[in-house]
Amino acid sequence: MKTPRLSILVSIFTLVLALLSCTQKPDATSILQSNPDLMPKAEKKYTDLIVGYAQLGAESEWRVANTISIKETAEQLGVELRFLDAQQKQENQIEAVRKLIIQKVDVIGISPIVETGWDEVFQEAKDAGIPIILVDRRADVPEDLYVSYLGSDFLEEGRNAARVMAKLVNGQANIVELVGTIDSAPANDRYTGFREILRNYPGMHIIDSQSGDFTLARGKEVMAAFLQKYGKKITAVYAHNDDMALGAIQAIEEYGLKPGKDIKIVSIDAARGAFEAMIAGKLNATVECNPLLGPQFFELALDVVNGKPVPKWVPSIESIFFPEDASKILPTRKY
Ligand code: GYE
Repeated sequence: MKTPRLSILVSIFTLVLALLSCTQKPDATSILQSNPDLMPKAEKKYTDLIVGYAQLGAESEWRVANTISIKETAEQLGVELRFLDAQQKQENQIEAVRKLIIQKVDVIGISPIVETGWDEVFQEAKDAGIPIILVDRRADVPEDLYVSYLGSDFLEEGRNAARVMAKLVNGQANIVELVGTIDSAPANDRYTGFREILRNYPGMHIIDSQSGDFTLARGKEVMAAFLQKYGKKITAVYAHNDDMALGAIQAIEEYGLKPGKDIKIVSIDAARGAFEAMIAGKLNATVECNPLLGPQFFELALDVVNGKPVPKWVPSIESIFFPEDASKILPTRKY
């Protein structure tokens, strides 16, 4: 008799358990398993990222160093990088962004060649859910069309160039200006920042200002034309980048004057070529603009993809260099 009773008890127990499991509410894990969209996403790592980069071209020593920094950092971190070079044309750069949208990259980095004309393509990226990070150059677009700007304070660079120039020339000069790419953020701000400070120096005059498009060749051509027009009246050159200053140095020498002595020269970037020119006594100062933005860019990209809050502007830290320190510093320069 004992055995059947035990078996009845066991059956009742099993039945109760079965009933219980039917009425039990589903737990969180089973809900999430049946709805993968609700599963908390695992944080992405660098090796999970596909990053698009729309570079503007290769016009200067600065730009070459900038590109190397982006490519090398991607390789070191194991990020899959889709790098496109617009070869100095805005239409190519817009096309590049569109290609990266079609490829469904996780995030797009871009150094906009000029400030304006980006609203439409940035909106397309936004509609596709792909965040835009501006690297090196700003774009004149509503703030919701990009997540962050990583780069320099170009206005301050322009102000610093003027402060340095004022000291060099004791507040008295006839300056010619070699402007960067027309409508680019660095050209616009370096132009404005320089003039802001010059207002305090009535003896300093900008007698002419033309674009040399940030290249050595154009800088040389424009400087040669200035010399033809104004000759020895020119006592100073303000170049928006080192490459144009190096071009101006060649033009001044070909004209028969001594760059750095007869004509004082201040430029921006602090690339190796500028240090060599300072050591040779042909350039009087260079204001630093840091192109090595790779590490900060990918850090930002990862944070953005993981939905972390990022600052709207991540400024780079920069300095000013003079001939007296040039030989000591040159070996430490990475660009
Ligand atoms: O100064 C110049 C380059 O956008 C900061 O572009 C950059 C500028 C840099 O061509 O050399």
